[in-house]
Amino acid sequence: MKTTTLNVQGMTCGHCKKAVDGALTDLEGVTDVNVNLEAGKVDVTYDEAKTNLDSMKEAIEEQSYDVA
Ligand code: 9UX
Repeated sequence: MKTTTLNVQGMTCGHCKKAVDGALTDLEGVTDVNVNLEAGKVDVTYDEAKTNLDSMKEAIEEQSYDVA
């Protein structure tokens, strides 16, 4: 299990937070998500055998937010 912090741009309200949180939580292998709206940062804990950074970026971008 690994925890990483993603910089996500464009999240400004609670719905954004939920959208990003949900998209990541839905990925197989993601076990914990913590969105910090103010900082634009998202902590994700995941199983490296089941998912990876690219999949997480894709999931966030599908919700129309940018990952730095
Ligand atoms: Mo809130 Mo986020 O009205 O793209 S859902 S700003």
